[in-house]
Amino acid sequence: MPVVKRVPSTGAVGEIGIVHLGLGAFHRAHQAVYLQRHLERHGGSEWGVCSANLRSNRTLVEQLREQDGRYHVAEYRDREQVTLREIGVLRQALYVGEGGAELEQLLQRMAAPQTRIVTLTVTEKGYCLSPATGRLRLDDPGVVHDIAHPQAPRTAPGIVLEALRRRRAAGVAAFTVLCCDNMPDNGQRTREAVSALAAQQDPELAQWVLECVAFPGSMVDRIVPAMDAAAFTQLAQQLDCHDPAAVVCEGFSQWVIEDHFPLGRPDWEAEGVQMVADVRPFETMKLRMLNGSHSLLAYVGVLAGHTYVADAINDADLARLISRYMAEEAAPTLDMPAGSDLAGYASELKARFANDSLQHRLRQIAMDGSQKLPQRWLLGAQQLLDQGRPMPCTALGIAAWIHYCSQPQADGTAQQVDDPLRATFADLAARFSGEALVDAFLALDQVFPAALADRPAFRQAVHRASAALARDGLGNLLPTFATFDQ
Ligand code: CS2
Repeated sequence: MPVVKRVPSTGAVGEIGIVHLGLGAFHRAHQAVYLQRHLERHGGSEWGVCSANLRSNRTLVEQLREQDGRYHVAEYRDREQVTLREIGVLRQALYVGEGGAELEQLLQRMAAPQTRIVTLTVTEKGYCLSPATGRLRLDDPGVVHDIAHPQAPRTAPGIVLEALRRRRAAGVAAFTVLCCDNMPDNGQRTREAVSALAAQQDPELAQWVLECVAFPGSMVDRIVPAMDAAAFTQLAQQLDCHDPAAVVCEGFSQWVIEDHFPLGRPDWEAEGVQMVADVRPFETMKLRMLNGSHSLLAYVGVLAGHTYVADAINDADLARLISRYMAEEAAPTLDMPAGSDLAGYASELKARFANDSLQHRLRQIAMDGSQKLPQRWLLGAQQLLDQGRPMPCTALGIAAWIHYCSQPQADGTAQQVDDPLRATFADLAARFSGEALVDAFLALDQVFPAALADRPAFRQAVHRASAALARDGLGNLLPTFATFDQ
């Protein structure tokens, strides 16, 4: 049984200064914990949070309301040491669904002068951008809806924009918009989503968004598996915690934020947040080293028959593949501030992946690959090719992803692919096979930028990996990555 340190919530939370969109497990175990520690340090806080779920998990919102916004976060450093924190900063929880009264409540809350920051964790697809180019997808049904009905928005960019429009009309200064999703240059991408949507509705509003709204970038990091029955049982048995809104996560947590908050912010640095002028090197490092390895483990690991991240990284062949990917295909593409230790970072990541107190499903990471691959693998692959370097691990990852998205599981049952392009994948799988199927995937321009998809060295590498996977099978292919020893 682990040693449990229990930290109750103390201190009074004042007005709501932050509105958050995306009340998922990650928000509850990351941003909310930093704000909770801020609250406890000061014995009170003017940074209460209103958090809204836009379309998923109404039950959680109702549960949190019953609990007056209080819930627990179990931070597992390892099997032996756990901190169980009570979180008390969540003052309001909303479920927006398809419009209705709570959308209006949310918009009013966002438009209120007390709201100084709006944060988002709505996942990559929530921004309605093309993953390959970062431009707003005007053919996205949510975007089409929001252009036609700006005052009853459905998408996250549409909700942010409508709240900003109300503030501008009322002469209230714009809140700061802080994106906390795993996208490259995530502040700029969010700015593109909101301003490009505004340009479709009202060019003057678009100009105002570009001139008057701050969209700082951020790098967020904490491994927070989705809660499932096994995780709730673990909490009950090990920690005597019976909270249906609880979250389990690792002990590690990192947040790097571009320091640009015109209406003020909590003194986050006291809680260990790195406030910097340029967040991009940190974000790129994390996306390619951590998330890139995660996706590689997910697609190759599922094919190898694993269920959880910790099992996959304990498979010696997979561990070697990940070491090689980080050292030879991710690190060489990074331009880090002096003194950064990428080899140390890589070892730390492998240790975090091996934390077997977390039941982190590979399939959770495999979700939404079409939205994740560009920033995790493809931007780096372009740089590798520019440097004349090979990319065998990335190519194997892409081959495994294509396999995962188009082929049945080993036992013949259908693969449960969870991705906005799922129907497209199924269509391609029905029409093509072998080399033609790989070509059809590489032609998906939402995922593969033309500049990469047209490069012969890239195409060859992916074709070679797919052919080897089909011919030799993963079991024979993986040991060939053993030449790298670290
Ligand atoms: C994971 C991330 O699900 C995924 O795609 O790679 O959620 C990852 O666990 C976090 O970014 C860690 O900070």
